Amino acid sequence: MAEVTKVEKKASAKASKKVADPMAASVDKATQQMIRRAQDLGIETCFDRNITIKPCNIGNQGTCCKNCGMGPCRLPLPKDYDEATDDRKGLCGATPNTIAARNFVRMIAGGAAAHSDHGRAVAEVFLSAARKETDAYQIKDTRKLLDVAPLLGVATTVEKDGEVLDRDLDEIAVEVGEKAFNEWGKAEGELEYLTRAPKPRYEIWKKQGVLPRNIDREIVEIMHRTHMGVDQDYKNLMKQGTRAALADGWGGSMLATDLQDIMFGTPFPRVSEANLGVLKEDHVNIVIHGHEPVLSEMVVAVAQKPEMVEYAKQKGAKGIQLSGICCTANEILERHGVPLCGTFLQQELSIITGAVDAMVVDVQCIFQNLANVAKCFHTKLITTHPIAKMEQDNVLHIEFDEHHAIEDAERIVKLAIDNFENRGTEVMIPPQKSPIVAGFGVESVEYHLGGSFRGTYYTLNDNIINGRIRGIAGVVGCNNARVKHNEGHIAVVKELIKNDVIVLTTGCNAIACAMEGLLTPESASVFCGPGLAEICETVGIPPVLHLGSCVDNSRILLAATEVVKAGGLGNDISDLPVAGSAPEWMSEKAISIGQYVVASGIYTVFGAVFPTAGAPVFQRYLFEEMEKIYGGMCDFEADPIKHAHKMIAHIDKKRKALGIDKARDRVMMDFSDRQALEA
Ligand code: CUV
Ligand code: SF4
Repeated sequence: MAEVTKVEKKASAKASKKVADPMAASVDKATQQMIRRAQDLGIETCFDRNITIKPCNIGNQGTCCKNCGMGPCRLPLPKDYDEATDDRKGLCGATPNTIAARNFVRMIAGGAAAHSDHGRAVAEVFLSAARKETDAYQIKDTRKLLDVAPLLGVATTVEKDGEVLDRDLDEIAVEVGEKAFNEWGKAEGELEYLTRAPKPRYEIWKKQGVLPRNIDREIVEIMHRTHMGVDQDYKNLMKQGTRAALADGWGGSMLATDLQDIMFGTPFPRVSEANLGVLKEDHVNIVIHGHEPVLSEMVVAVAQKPEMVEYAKQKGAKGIQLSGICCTANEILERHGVPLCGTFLQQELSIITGAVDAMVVDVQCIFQNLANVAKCFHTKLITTHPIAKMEQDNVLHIEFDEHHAIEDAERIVKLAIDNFENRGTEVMIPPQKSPIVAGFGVESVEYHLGGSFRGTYYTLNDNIINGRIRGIAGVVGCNNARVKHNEGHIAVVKELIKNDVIVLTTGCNAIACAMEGLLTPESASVFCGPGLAEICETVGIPPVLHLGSCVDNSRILLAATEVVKAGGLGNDISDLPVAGSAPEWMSEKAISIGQYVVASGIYTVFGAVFPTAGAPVFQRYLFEEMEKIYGGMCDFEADPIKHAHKMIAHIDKKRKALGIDKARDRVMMDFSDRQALEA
């Protein structure tokens, strides 16, 4: 009782100071504890700022235009909105549809640029590794190199005197690097990877005129077309939005994934842990945050060196504990089993533990407020990328370069070790951490769910056809401080697996699922419907498969393509009982992902907010008419249970169209018979 009063007192004190209610801010205990600790220490976090700064009600409807100096022109949806009489316009005459569409495709441009520029940076390092200009990076996975080469039009054999010989691997690698790099700016043709999609899908893109020519061009063209006074037809604007999004999903992101796999190894399932509890009080804690694994791979390699561990011991630590936040975390988890420290919204909180000796960041999703939080502790905050610096003067910038990658990583790790002794006495690491199995991919799904000798997705398809697995969902994307941390992520995924839908996850959804314990084979019997539980138990996999980072959403596209190829479920991705979801999205990257997934034929539901509410006609184009063109469309549903059921309804619609709806009824009937017998 006394405890309750204390908490209540604290809560009322906090209300007067306008800070977040930790219980309302997150479903996660470790997160709640750290929010409370931050407030006790008088350190502000994003959760408090969610209370003090409110989003602009016109901007979040998508109908504020500031594309020229005569604006901003603000066109909120009137209370008595009537489509027939709506005559809102900007100074130039731009309609709400034009403004919302311009803003939307600019979000796609931002997202596609972020993913693709990441891919380009990887391609650059790949090329110097292939040319042996760096000793830090090597071509590790030669099998994947040989798989990827023909997809980029690189020959893997040569003919000599009428004999077919294997080509030199180094030669292949250099040519793969050059060909890949060319995808960003080639003068003619179209992206090489587009033909990896099922043939009917490619034909739809061709007919629509949305085959990307090269990656950069489609992004630049968006900036041109959304400039004041250019493209003023929302349908035509979306055409370009789609083209750039495809250049992301089937271009920049897919290249990033492939080249990373070749250089750093194709992921396979491995055991690890997730949540703030992975930090260790008696270890040097280095948290890696951001997106490009080019740097983090080196930090992982260096932190494992015996001389570094020895150095840490000399400084009084028991060892070095690496962990990650956001997608960099997913990258080093899927390849090295490095634990996940937390989601996007836990970045400030990790420092609040007082146990982080260095946080190393590269690009994307990094809060500038990290610098202010780090200032309150001994934590060294280190930026590493020439394109991502911070203005605060307590931030160190150690520029990372592939030509002296090992030395850079050594400097960073040493700095963290040297900082260990500066720790305050006030360390508080929440105990929560969950065991996980992560690191699935197109290859390992085939291995686990493929036919024993066919080596394709045959068994997976078979179980979808016979109804044990109702369908497949890709649930991805960020956290959004405007909604309760992880609530939507976890509720959507649990509802799906309860209804026998197997979930493929990436990004911060994957981290949320990890924290909740959904990434273990054991969770199948607890959370799944009978059909999916049976499959997971037989094969020994979790019902939620962690496929990596956000650029690894390309793995979901390719997995869907493999399902089409294995047969029995239609001829195109849009025929499959498949749906997508981003329950707590916030980044422009999520909008780009959403659009390439939709254009690939997949129905995709967004949670949190959707940035087109001020332009109902344009929104209807995205939510309804898109399906007539691509067989996939966007939707919005904030309530996680309804959100999941919209996906399930779509999956059932596809099952019916394939004529496999009856099979599932039979499985469910068998199950209830069995249950009756057991009872
Ligand atoms: Ni790209 S999913 S916040 S880190 S983009 Fe960052 Fe992944 Fe969203 Fe999470
Ligand atoms: Fe206003 Fe048109 Fe300029 Fe946009 S482009 S700010 S709608 S005048």
